[in-house]
Amino acid sequence: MTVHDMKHAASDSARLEAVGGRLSRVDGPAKITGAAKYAFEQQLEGLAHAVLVGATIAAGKVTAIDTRAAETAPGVLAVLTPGSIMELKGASDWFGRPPAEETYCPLVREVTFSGQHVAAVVAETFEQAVAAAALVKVWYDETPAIVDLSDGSDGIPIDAMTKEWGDAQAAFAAAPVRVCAAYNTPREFQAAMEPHGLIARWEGDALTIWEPSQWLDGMARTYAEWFGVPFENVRLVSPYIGGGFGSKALALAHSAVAAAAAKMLGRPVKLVLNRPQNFTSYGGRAATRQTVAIGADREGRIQSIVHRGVNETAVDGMWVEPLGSVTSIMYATPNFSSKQNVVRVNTVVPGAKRAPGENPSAFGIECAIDELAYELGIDPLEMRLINYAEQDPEAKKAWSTRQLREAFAAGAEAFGWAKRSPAPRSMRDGHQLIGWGVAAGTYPVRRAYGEAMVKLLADGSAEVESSSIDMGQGTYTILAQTAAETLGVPVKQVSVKLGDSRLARAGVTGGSRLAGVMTGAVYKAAGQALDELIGLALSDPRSPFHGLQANTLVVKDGRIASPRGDGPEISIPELMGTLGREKIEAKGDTVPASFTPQQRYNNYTTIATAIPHTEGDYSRHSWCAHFVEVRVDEDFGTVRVSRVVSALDSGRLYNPKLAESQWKGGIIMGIGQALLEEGIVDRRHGRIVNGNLADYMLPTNADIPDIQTISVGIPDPHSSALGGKGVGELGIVGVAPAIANAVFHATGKRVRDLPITLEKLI
Ligand code: MCN
Ligand code: MOS
Repeated sequence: MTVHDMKHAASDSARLEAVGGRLSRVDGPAKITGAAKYAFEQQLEGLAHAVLVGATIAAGKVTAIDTRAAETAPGVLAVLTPGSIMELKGASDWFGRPPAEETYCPLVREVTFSGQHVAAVVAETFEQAVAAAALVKVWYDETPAIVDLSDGSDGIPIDAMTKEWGDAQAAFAAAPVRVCAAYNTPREFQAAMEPHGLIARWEGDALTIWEPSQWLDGMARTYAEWFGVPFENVRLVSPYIGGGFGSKALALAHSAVAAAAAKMLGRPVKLVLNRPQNFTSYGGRAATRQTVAIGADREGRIQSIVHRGVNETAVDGMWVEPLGSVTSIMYATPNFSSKQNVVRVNTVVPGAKRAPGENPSAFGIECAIDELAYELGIDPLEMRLINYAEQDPEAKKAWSTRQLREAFAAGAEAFGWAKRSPAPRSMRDGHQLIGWGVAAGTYPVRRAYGEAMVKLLADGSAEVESSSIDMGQGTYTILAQTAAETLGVPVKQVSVKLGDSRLARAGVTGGSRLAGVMTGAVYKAAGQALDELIGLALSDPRSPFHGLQANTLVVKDGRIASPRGDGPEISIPELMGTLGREKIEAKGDTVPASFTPQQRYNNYTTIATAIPHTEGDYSRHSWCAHFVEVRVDEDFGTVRVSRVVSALDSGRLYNPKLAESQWKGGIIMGIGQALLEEGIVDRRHGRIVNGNLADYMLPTNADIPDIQTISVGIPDPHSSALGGKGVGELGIVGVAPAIANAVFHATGKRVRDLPITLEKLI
């Protein structure tokens, strides 16, 4: 290597390691080699094992439980029932609202869904607990269940979801061109590879929980409230997570059972849900129904959108899947009306699954606009441009950034959209009907206040600490890049510690907010640490920079010099040694200085302090356009997605390699949603019959074509400290309608119920 080559190599690696570089995941080697320890892999002395017994009916009462055989089975330590489990206190919800009930029992006498926990067995070994759980006899008084949306009435109106401007009904009635159709999505599940569960250990009144978690601080609050111990007494540990997709943000009934069992027995207890229990112990995406009516003039300009949505929720819990979220912002319309109801059915409370709300919302509006395009004989891409919203039609505010026009252009170009033949059934390859479809997607930029600790150590290495998490999306890596760039040290010198609630506090990892929140906090904390280092270097009489008369210094590749390069140049360890410092640490946060301690606590343990995406002068969202090719077998109706080109605007990317991986993950999930995923409920007893990974269909590699993603984002200073917008949830939004639209183009059949299975096409 020549000196020139070496300089080049150094600047290449600096580019790779800086924010915006395509650095590979820093946690990759630990995961590949098995060194990464997941929650259930902790080896604890005296660990006991708990197994749950689930209700076999969907509605009714438990009239009796016979635990005698289980109690005398080998190795059994305890059989817990509603009558014998310790009493817990009610806990506040994720908004921080106080509980409705003073006490809480995670095992039920009144059953409201199949699989609900009615008893639990704790034994010396997992096998003994499984065997004994099978001996618990439960008698029920079964009552009729509402198994799904088709059983329900119109449901309960959720007035807070109503959005209206102009006179949508009248404008629709008067419009020369009208389309109106109903779109349905089934119950879906997050289906993360790593199951839910936990290990709970009490030491006095201090509780440690090893549990995969998207929200350590929020879950710690719940445990603290259940057991009436101070928040500081609860420690959550979750350094690695095998996927969450929205399902791992809350402490749930099974969590309470394990923690209570550990307390009652005075031993650490491990409880891991088996696969079917992973379909009933926490909520997947609610089934939804929508009608979308669009009225337009003959040039295709939308005059009115009337939207009605319904989602299922639980008998004893509320989940609203906001179906009007994309409908109200994607297109310019002078008249708009969206309303939403929920219908109570006998299910566990539905929950968040990647882009809750936006995902099914886009399925409705992005199919409906396609229908309007065919009605008018206008190209579906052109149709979207005709109705391009130049500002947020609902908030009536400027977009912070909206590179959606650029996304349409870049995606169309790369896909070859111009070569599309407009008529349905007009493109084929032998027996295969070929269809090309397009749809747009969006996700709001959710912002929140964050905190991070950055330490510079005497050996020149740096540590970043946060109780936030990495469930695969890349937090470890982007925070290492942010710290390395800000401090001026190589990435390999930076270690990032996440997933421990003893570290600097963090709010929920949900709504694609963590990257923006945490890069901002680390940037701030690292900046403070650097300022302190430079301040000492200039002011300490022992420092070689003392008396240099410079007002600042630069740190690059772990070496400190004056900006003009005229003074000395030394390494961070040399300087720290000279200064006699062990470390320099800075806890930086973006929390308003006016926050009281209670507000700070709420900031990390509730979502009440999240900053609205339409705060101030701007409306902030990420955007995307998906172009999809499908091949439909004319005889069998089988649909294959053969090509996807997506152009996405997530603002500035902290790490394009990881962002592309996130987008592709979302697109793959969208292909599954469009063609495969569907929770099937047995109408007799309300049981999920395909509650396992063999029968609940998910895409495999063989289902996934080459996916091309194109970044069209530009830095958005209104969305985050470093200019990025959300990535993790954006990719899935709009994929299912793009596929449905492509299937229509291929076959001339409009399938409005997901998934698009072959019987709907023949
Ligand atoms: N990123 C980037 N540039 C940006 C924003 C993000 O390069 N401007 C990249 C970073 O690698 C960052 C990642 O994208 O780590 C995700 O960032 P962000 O969109 O802020 O999302 P969060 O970090 O808040 O992650 C949560 C989000 C959600 S809400 C779900 S659901 C989801 C998702 O991420 N679940 C996932 N992606 C997942 N990926 C994996 N592997 N597993 C899950 O369970
Ligand atoms: Mo994501 S569904 O907001 O965790």
